Amino acid sequence: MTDQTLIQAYQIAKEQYASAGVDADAAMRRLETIPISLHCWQGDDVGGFEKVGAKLEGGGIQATGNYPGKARSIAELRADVEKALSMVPGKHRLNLHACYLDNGGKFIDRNEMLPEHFQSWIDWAKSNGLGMDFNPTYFSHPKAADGFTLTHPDKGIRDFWIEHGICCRKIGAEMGRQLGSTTVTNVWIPDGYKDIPIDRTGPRERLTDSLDKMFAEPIDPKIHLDAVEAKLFGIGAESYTAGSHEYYLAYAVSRQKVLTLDAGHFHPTEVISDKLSCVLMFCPGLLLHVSRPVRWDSDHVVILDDELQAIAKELVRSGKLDKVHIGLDYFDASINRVAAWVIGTRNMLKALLIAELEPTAALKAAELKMDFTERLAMLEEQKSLPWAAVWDYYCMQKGVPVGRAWFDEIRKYETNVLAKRA
Ligand code: RNT
Ligand code: ZN
Repeated sequence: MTDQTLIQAYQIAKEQYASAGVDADAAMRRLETIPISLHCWQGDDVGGFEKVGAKLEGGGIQATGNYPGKARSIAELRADVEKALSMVPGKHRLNLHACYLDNGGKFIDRNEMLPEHFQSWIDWAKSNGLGMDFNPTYFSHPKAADGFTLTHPDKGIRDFWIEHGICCRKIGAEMGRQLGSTTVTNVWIPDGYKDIPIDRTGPRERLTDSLDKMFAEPIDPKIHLDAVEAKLFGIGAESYTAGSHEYYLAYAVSRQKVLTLDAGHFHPTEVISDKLSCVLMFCPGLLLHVSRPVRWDSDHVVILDDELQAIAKELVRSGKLDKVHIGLDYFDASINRVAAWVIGTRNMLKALLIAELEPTAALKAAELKMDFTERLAMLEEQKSLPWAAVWDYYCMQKGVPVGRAWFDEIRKYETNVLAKRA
């Protein structure tokens, strides 16, 4: 399609939205202020670059598939992220795990990590105009091999992981300070029992003690925020997870921490879209791990499905986007990994655009006057308005491929770069 056609299509769409009471230009202006935090771990199947203990194990996070071309080094991963971001409109962020440190070839254990081991990432992020988010890595390590970290009955192991958490907060703060953009450091641990435990309280008491020790030192919230992420179960931890939803919701409210909601961490029919308004009311912030569970916490690539749209609408309707941090969390090793990033990130943005194009005030007014007929009628008509013409125009304006054109870029990258990685 020529630029001229795209502009014409947009002009028509704009008129249609105007007659529904929506300013499409304003919707795009709002969309451009919402960053998505791209998860580094899609690029190499959650491998990381520690070289020691690098095998993905513990906690039931599992990348499956054998698609060729996975990033084998920091340089390759950065090149892949740059490629992906060149096909995504807007300014975004990189979400890094601690096991992706740049250790210069010398093994640095988790409790010895320093900001200097991430300086090359910070420099790279700065030169690419990206903010950064961070995560301590509580898996793929000999001291996590039995599936317990911050709740471990052995105080020595707990202390090791507390130290790791403290290191990571300092690293996250340094990222936020140097990049001039708040870094959210998200704590997720795999700890749980395969079979029915006797003591459900003890691990949670130990977790509280560990977290309180980790978070003891205050950090300026302008540069750094702590987040905690719950989970329902993991492979090998089917019967009990210490850091469950109730646990972390209570912890985050009582300690005023950011709560992370991962779309895959609930019962199969339970959705997070209904939880956002509750969390935003009582927590200082909300971090999303947008994912797609298929029958279990499978971390499939995010598609433009009903739940993704429901999440985006909740975020926009809440009017609290300033307290929300949107991150992606999936890892599919069965398809082109760069394409996986592009598909998921573009879908997240499409969902947000659709939400920004909603006449929310009018819908709320109908609801408040109990006119549920009008609410339903308007919502259903809204679905057939031409949001895709607005999206294409937005991509064109931002200088990224329009429609399926990005896929040609992926094919070229696959032939010229990925296929050469033996
Ligand atoms: C695991 C959590 C966690 C991880 C990443 C890699 O179930 O979702 O967020 O996916 O830390
Ligand atoms: Zn997650």
